[in-house]
Order: sequence, then C-alpha cells, then structure tokens
Amino acid sequence: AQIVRLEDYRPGDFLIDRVELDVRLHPTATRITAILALRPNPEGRADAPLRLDGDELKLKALAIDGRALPAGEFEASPQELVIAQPPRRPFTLTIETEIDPTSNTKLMGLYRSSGNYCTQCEAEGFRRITYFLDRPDVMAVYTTRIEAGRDEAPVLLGNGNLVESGDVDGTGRHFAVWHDPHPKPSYLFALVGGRLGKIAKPFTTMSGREVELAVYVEPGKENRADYALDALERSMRWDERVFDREYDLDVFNIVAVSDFNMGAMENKGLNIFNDKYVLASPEMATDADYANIEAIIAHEYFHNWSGNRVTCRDWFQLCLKEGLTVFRDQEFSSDERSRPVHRIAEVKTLRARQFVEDAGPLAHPVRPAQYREINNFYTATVYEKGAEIVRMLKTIIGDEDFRRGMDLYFERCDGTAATVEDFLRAFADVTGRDLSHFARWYVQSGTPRVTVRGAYDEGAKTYRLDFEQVTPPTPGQPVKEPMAIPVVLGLVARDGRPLQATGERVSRHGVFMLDKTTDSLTFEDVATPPVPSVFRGFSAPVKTSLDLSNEELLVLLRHDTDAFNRWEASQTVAMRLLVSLSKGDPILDEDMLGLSSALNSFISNDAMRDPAFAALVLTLPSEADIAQEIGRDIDPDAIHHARIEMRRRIGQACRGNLQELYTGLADTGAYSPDAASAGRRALRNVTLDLLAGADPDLGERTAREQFESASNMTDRLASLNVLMTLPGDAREHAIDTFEERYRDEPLVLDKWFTLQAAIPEDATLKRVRRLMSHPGFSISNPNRVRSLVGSFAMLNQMQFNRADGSGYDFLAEIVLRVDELNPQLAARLLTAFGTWRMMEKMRRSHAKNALLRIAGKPNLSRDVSDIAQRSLE
Ligand code: B3K
Ligand code: ZN
Repeated sequence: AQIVRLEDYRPGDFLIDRVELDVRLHPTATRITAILALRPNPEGRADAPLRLDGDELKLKALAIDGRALPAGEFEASPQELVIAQPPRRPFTLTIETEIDPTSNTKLMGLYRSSGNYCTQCEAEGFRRITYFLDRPDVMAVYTTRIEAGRDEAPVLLGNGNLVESGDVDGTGRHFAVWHDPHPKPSYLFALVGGRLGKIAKPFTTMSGREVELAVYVEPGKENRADYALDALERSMRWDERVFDREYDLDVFNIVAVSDFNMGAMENKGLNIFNDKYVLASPEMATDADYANIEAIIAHEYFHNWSGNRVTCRDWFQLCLKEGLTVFRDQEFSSDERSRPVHRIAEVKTLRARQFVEDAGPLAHPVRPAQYREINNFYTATVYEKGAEIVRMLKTIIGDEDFRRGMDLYFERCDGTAATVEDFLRAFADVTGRDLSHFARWYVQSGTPRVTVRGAYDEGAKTYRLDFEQVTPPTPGQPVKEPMAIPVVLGLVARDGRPLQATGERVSRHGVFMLDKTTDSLTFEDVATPPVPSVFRGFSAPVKTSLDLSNEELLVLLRHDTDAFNRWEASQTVAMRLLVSLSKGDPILDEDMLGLSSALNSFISNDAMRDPAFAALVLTLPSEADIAQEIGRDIDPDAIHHARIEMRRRIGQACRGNLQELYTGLADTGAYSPDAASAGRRALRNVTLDLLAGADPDLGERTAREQFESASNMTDRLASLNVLMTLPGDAREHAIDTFEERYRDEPLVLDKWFTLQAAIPEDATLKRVRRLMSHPGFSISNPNRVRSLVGSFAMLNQMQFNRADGSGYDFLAEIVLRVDELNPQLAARLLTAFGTWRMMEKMRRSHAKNALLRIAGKPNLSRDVSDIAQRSLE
C-alpha cells in the first residue's frame, strides 16, 4: 500500500470556499447534491488537474458553473473524480452522488444505527458522501439542506445554526437547512436524521450570548442523559474561566448513537457520541462510566477551540488537536475532581497503553513521519503522550507564561489549519525561550529511562543526584538523542520533614532540566541524609530506576508532600516483590513485612482522609504492568499466580484493618456520582478484593451479600468482579441473575460480557466463544465486540496468551471476520498483539504464526494489513 509522508506535504492546487449540500435521506439510495465554490490555490500548481477524493461513490451527475460536463472531460471511479482541464478561475462544481447508508458497515461516512441516520467523517469519511478535496487544510463554509420522510426521521440536525425548516408539500417528507458560518475542514461535517428524544437547557456565554444546549438520545432514555448535559454546561464554564474561550454558535447539539467506532466526535456544533459515553443512571452505570462521560463530553467540547477553530494542516499534526485537547480535558477533570487522584489515574492509563505501545512493534513518534492508514494513528501515543508534552511545557515555563502562550496560539491561528511548529512558536515567542530541543518529544519515539543515584556527603553536608537517560531503539529509529526532561523534585528527611531543595540548577518553578545524557545536581546545607523524591507529579513521561531501598521508598509513602510519589513509592515496592515472585526468586520475609506493615499503618492513619487515594495505594500493579516491568520472556501464568499470592499475603496481613474499613464504608443507599462518594466506593471495593484474596470463603459470602444488596451498579459490578475470581456455583448463579436483570440493556450487557471474558481460568476461551452466539451479542456492533473479544484480548493476560496459542488463533479468526465488515474495528482489536515479542519462546512463535496468517490473507483492508505488517517487522 502507498505510504504518505510528512516531508511530501504541499498545499493543494485548489481551494473550496463554500459548500452547499442537499442530502435526500433514503435507507438504501440517499442522493447528495454538492455545489462547491472552487478556486485555484495561489500556492498550488497553475496547470494541475482537479482531483477529488471518493470512496465507494456512485456519480450521478456533474456540472461546471451549471453546465453538464461532457463525458470526455472527466474521469470518475468510486475512488476518484478527475477533471483534467478545470477553469483557472473561481467556478462552481455541482456533483450528484448516490450512496447506500444501510449497507455501510464500516461506520464511516453516512450510515444507519438503530434505524437513525448519522455520519462520521474523521479522518477520511466525507469522501464516502461526495467527491471532495478531503484534506484538513481545505476549509469551507457549509450550508446543508437535509430532507427525509417525516415519520422515518422527524429530527434533522446539521452543523451550525438552523436557518429554515418545513414540509415538502404532499410528499410526507420534510427538510431542515443548517448553516455553519465558521470555515471548517470536511472531517468536521456531520448530519443526523432520525427518531430521537431530546433534553435541553439554555446557556448564557461570558459575553452574554444565548445558546441552547441539547442532548438527543433514543426515545425513552432522556432521563439517562442528564449527567451528560450537566457535564457539557460545566465544561463550557470551565473553558471560559480557565482559557477565556467562548462558544460561538446559537446551539450546541450532542447525539448519542449505538453503533460507533470510537468514543465520540467533535463535529462543529453537532457532536456525535457513542451512547456508552452519554447514557448513565445509578442503576446501570458505574463511577468509572460517569467519570468517562464527564471527560469525553469535555474533550469534544474543548475541541471547538483546539481542533475546530484552530485545526490541523495535515494528519501528521493530529497531536496538535488531540494531545492538546486531552491535556485540556485532564485539567478539567482535575479541577472538577481530585487533582492528585486524577493524576495517578492518568499515569496508570499512560503506562498501561502508551508505554506498552512505545515498547512494542507499533511504536511511533507523537508526530509520525509517515503512515499507510491514518485511522491507525489515533493512538495512546498521539493522544496521551501528546498531552504529556503539553503538560511538560507548562511545567517548564510556568502557569502564567503557559496561559499567555495559549492565548497567542489561539489568537494567531484562529480560522487556520496549523502545525506543531505554530503551536511551539507561540510559547517561544511569549517566553523568549528556544524550544528546539524540547520539540524532539514530537519526533523521537520510545520511552526514555532515567536512572537516578543519590550520594550524601556527611562532612560537607551536601547531597548529590546523578542522572542518566537512555531511550531504547524503536522501529525506524535505531539511534536516539537525549531528550529535554523536566524533573520536578524535592528532598524528604527520614523522619518526614521536607528539606530545602533549591539551587542554581533548579528553576523558580522547582524544575531541574535534564537535557544531556548524564548530569548531576548538588544540594548544599543538607543537614541529614535525605530521601530524594524525583519526578513529582510524574513531571515527564519516562521510566525511572531509583537506587532507593524499599525502606527508603516507604519513607516516601509515609511522608512525601507529593501525593503522586507517595502512591508511586507503594507501587514500586509492591512491584519489586511481584517481579521476584513471578520469576520464582525468593522474597525476604522482612521485605514482605515492611510493605504490609507500611500498608497497615497507612490504612489506620490515612485511608479515611482521602479514600480515593487510599484505594489507589491499596491496588496492586496489574498483571500487564508486571509483564511490562519484566519486559522479556514473559510467562503470564507465573505472573498471574504471583499476583494472587501477593494479594493473599497483603490481605491476610491487613485483614483486621481491611474488615473495619469495609464495614465503616457501608453503602448508604443514596447514590451520587461525585468524586468523594466514588472514592469511598472505590476504597470499599478494593478492600473487598483483598479480603477475598485472604479468605475466599469470607470473600464469597461478602461479595454475594454485596451483590444482592447493592443500591448501584458500581458496587454490584465490583462484587461480581470479586466473585469472578472464585469458581463455583455462587459465581455462576450471580452471572445468571445479572443477565436476567439486564438482558434488555445493551450497555449493561457489555459489562457482563467483559467480566466473563476476563475470568482467569482455562475454560474462559470456550465461554467467550459461546457468548458470541448470545442473542445480545452482535459482530457488527463495536461496543459488543470490544466488550467481549476486546476485553478477552486486552484484559485477560493469561488466557489470551495461552501457552497452546489458542487465544491468539481465536483473536486472529475474529479479526478476519470483523475486517470484512468494519476494518477500523478489526485493526483496533489486532493491536492486542502489540506485546507478542516480549512473551516466552513458545507463545512468541504461536503469536507470530497467527500474525502471519492474518498478513497472508488476500483482500485485507489497509487498516488490518498495516497493523499486521508493522507488528511483524
Ligand atoms: N477526533 C475523534 C476521533 C476520530 C477518530 C477517527 N478514526 C474523537 C476525538 O478524539 O475527540
Ligand atoms: Zn479528540
């Protein structure tokens, strides 16, 4: 397949200023008339043909300035429309196409979901609606007329503001005309037609403009959209307060659909969402669901400035909108919830997804230099590492300059399609700093490893820290340069007092810049030997090796003023023990005792002060985390058993305290999704899990009681998850009860699929296969497939990586089946093979065979063949 390269970028030969669309919705034969106001691009080639992108299109008519184009003057295929000699002046092109939304199983372009019409155009879906210059640096003003049967689609929505609507006399059809005054790239186009229920509320912007906020959902589910609407309102206020960004249309519409390839889409004024990230009720959604809804509603809304008003010049600049917008939604959630707790959650995700990606065959820079299929680059690296780069920038230059830089960026680039260079230039200009070394974060892939060694000089009362950074090779980048790494640090005395940690090399924002391969830092007047606390708040996306003893780390758990590093210390000690157990190395009783007594006193002294934080401290690193830490020749069975063993030992050592916590945190019956209440539930459920590890009988009894009496889905699901670790009748009975109760609620049934797919036992693969013929399952619905098959591959380390290779064979079989319907979904599932090279030899060879089988299949989609090939390289 053809490779697209950043270095080959050049402006297009034509521009489109205005687009008028007339869309006549029909289940199998939708007609689109597009009138495009085109002109030659002064920056393009003067004699170039006009080449418009298409994808599975049928051309019905074509005219220039209203006159039909004779057959010899153009060439049309489903993929392209070429006019060799277009006018060399502004002209209008009228294109009529016909498409079939019902048979569109790729869920790109215009398709139907539960009978409703909706669209998804990012990255290259608009070309499945009409022929177009489908690239983000072509920005036009759109007017869209949508027509449909009134019964079939009483609601008709488009981008921008509604300007006209009415009946088409005597036909039973009606229409709506939407106009969006803000120039935008085609990937932000959207329309919706269908039977939908609505909730709405008015919003007055900071300058006093009236806006209607609305959420559309399947009729009858309106009361499950309240939280989403509330999150939208809070997001809008937050962006006004924190970034001075105001909304710019008369309406902001959100539509929930049940067949969607990703989380949601930021189409201008008309966000379309996976219903999983809109619908919630205490009875059916967990605390995690509520937090995700809040974050994704905010994310899509924030795109209105970071993505829509300022968009991307080309798809290589994807992180310009995605990394920045993730950063913005993380800041929002931190302000709305608990900042340290949220930071830990962000880092857990980053490590679980991005570090894994960066360490495997699919590693790529935050701004990739080339791609075969752009949809395969909506990755943890572009999104999450992209957000970390923005956060590092803020850490380095400080809050005030960061805000001034953002203002300058928005002001300068508003209404344009920009680049990463434009973004960095704004910050270089407001600070006078040279950011060229920092910019390497965008182009060099791989996770740097920073080794830190400390040395105390008793006589001189000085403390020296030596740093060394190494970035391992990644595909296409065998040799790495040193990165510019901000290290936020402090010193803690062994009795807990914070020590002065200032010096010339530490900036007024408390940052030491490690920008060479090795460097060191000396602190003067350090009265007693300190424990260093480095990378506070996880100040850079790096791996660290510290020469601290477990005992020193436990000083940090007890005393550090930085909550992130308190948590990190607990995890590092636990991880050291877990790695030893997994490798079959003996672990010292004193080390085990050190950790469990530290946790015991943490529970008595601190747990109730911040339950959400305590829940994180008491959660052991996952099996996947342990595998990453070991890094090679992984035996997932050994890791699983090591973790079980550790859970048992900690549970037993802390049993009394845990039981007290569990009882003290009892469900009060009144559910509220706020962070404090969610934190109490999280702590109680971690406690239950450890107790079950310590004493399976007690665990089963308690989990069953909780399952039966729970007043909300968070507690019910948590108890069910604990039961999944305890084979027997109680477990099977609970599985059946849950199914009976929720069989008509697809989003809840997804949780039921997931929990069974994650059961850590040999029979699970059979169970998953059986569930694929459950009436609630559907191979064409992305949420169902991800819940069952995706969870098996991503959450069940032991069973996906079975020694006999049957887990890999299963995934390969499903990927190939799904590829025929929905290549994007198939390619996403296939990324589960990203860790195959670190498995032990037998598993490695099974995985490789499965990948080779996929790669060798004829007629693969570009999406799947790209992932398969890169996974094998
Ligand atoms: N921008 C969309 C993602 C589109 C993915 C296309 N394959 C959602 C988001 O990041 O906000
Ligand atoms: Zn986004």
